[in-house]
Amino acid sequence: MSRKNQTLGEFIIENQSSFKYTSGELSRLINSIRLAAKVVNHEVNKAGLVDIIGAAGDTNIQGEDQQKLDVYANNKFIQTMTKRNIVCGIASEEEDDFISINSQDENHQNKYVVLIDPLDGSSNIDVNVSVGTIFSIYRRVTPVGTPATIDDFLQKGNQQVAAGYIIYGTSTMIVYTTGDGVNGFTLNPAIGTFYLSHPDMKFPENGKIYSVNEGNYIHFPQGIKNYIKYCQMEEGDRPYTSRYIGSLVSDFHRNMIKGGIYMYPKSSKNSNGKLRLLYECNPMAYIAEQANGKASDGFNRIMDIEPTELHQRVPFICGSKNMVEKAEEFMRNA
Ligand code: AHM
Ligand code: MG
Repeated sequence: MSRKNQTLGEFIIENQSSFKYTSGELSRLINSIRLAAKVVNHEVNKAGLVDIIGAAGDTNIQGEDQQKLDVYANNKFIQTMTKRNIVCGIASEEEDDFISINSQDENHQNKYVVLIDPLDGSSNIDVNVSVGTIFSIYRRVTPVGTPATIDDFLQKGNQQVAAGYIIYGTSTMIVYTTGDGVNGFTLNPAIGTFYLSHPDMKFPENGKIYSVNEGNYIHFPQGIKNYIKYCQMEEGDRPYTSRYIGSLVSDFHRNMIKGGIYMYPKSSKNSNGKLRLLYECNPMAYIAEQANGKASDGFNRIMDIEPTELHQRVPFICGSKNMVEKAEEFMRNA
């Protein structure tokens, strides 16, 4: 039973029993993500003080090297999950290869792997625009007690047991699903506690916002070009409004609340688009579907794509169901 003002900690405990594998391991894992989120949030909020406390590459007053925020976030999430010994493997957009945890320890019984984009949209940091963390959780497919392998990470999105994002915006939020709807928690920075502020989030079926980097228009496939023209046409509830932050988590979050579509199509420059299937598209697709939205590569459901490599890219169209289906129709007919 969720209720507004419940803390994230309370929510995790109360909902633990509704999760089909109730060992408490997943709850502990989400708790550790919550903890790392607070630490990263604290650092992200100091980004504007760079002239005062030093830029990346400088040494700070304690003699510590200042890290780039995406490197910092990457280290924090990995450290938090590794030290608590609650996952058997982590893959990060910032790392070339996956990390197998405790592979020397034959007694380790951890069942989950995490895939993470520690600080997505990090080019927005310098201009004080919202960024986010995206995470995706799977049960391992290899036997418990053995080192995690690539097979544990290359699973279809439809095998996810949880996914979520943290948005470091005008307020900081964690939004996540364990397959039973989507809930959003807002951080009260004064006391460092996340409260349930957005229970049972849903995409409106229709929306009036389209989000795409139109600077790339000339390189887009004909179906996307036609859909963009459709969005701009004076007819019915159109033209739609164009909103593109260039920070996936923020564009997605706004579209989920207001109704809209986000597109990062393939182009003549990037044959698979830009976004990563495992760190960005699958988790956002899972959240979208759990919130009555839809996610597609233009033709197929994102979560049904068979991954072949960790850093695989894929075209991504995601948001309000009817809008995504309309875009797919334009793709089919182009
Ligand atoms: P990143 O993982 O390097 O930060 O790239 C992902 C980001 C998304 O958040 C955003 O939607 C997109 O890249 C913006 O790309 P572009 O500047 O090409 O429009
Ligand atoms: Mg990213």
